[in-house]
Amino acid sequence: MSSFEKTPGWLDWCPRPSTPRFVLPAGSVDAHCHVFGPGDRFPFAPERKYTPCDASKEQLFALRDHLGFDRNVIVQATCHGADNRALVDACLASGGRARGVATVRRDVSEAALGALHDAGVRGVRFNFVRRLVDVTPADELLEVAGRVRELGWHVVVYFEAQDLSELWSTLTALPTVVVVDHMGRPDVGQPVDGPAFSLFLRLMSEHPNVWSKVSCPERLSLTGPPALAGQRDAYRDVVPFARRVVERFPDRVLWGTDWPHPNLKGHMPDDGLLVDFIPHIAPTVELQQKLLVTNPRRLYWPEQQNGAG
Ligand code: 0GY
Repeated sequence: MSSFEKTPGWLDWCPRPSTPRFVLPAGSVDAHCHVFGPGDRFPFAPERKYTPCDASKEQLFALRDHLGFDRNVIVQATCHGADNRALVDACLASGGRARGVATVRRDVSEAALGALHDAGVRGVRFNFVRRLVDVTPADELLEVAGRVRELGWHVVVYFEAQDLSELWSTLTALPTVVVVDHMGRPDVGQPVDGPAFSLFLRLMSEHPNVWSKVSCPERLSLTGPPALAGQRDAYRDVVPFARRVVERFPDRVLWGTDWPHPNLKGHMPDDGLLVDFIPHIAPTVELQQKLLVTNPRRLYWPEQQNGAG
């Protein structure tokens, strides 16, 4: 336990996840997960909006092995601000089995970007969720995106559905691949064919550089049963949304656990049961292979594309 005091009501990650019934294809990538601290070694950032429990690289790698993943993409969480040391430490310790998505500010040096690249970072994350970060001006984001493009990196964006129209011009000006976290957080109480989700689908159909993570049903679900107590048919209300994205854009989707699940309020899912959500949204072997293996490897390990390992 670190000496940081967790945000009141914080839910810790599930200590003993079950073994999924769905057997992941060989080489699967958990393309959205985080490390938190440990706080005593990698202190949380002063500007953070929440203080989590610790979630170390060793614990992440144990989960990877337990669930049957081969690799991780570790995404910088806002509680670490632009201090990427915990992320870099985890990537370096992974033996090439983890890539990173970092947070950088406009004043980042070329040398610092180069060091991140050498550690395995392949993207930057722009977070637009107001409860998590203070606003960064669009011109700073575009400047950073232009610089990381030179390294072959992409941009991961996190926003909520109600902000999409306002962000449209910034998102569509980004000169890289753009990966949207959690389908842009749709309101799954609205129809899948309704105006809000149609706008998100339009973003993807009009902009072939836009990808989506079809992750986080546990954050989006309003009524579906949770992945708890043996519930293998969880988060049913999210299925039509995620399945629509997977079936329309099979070559531009990624999936991740979101372990250790920051800021969940109602319940903490059993990660084993969360994996059992995958075949509901990617119902064929071909779609599963693209979602879990081909797509994340193309984006994060492109040098291994031609059978080089
Ligand atoms: C997520 C979701 C959340 C938090 C963060 O960086 C973060 O702090 O991403 C959230 O609270 O919705 O994707 O992990």
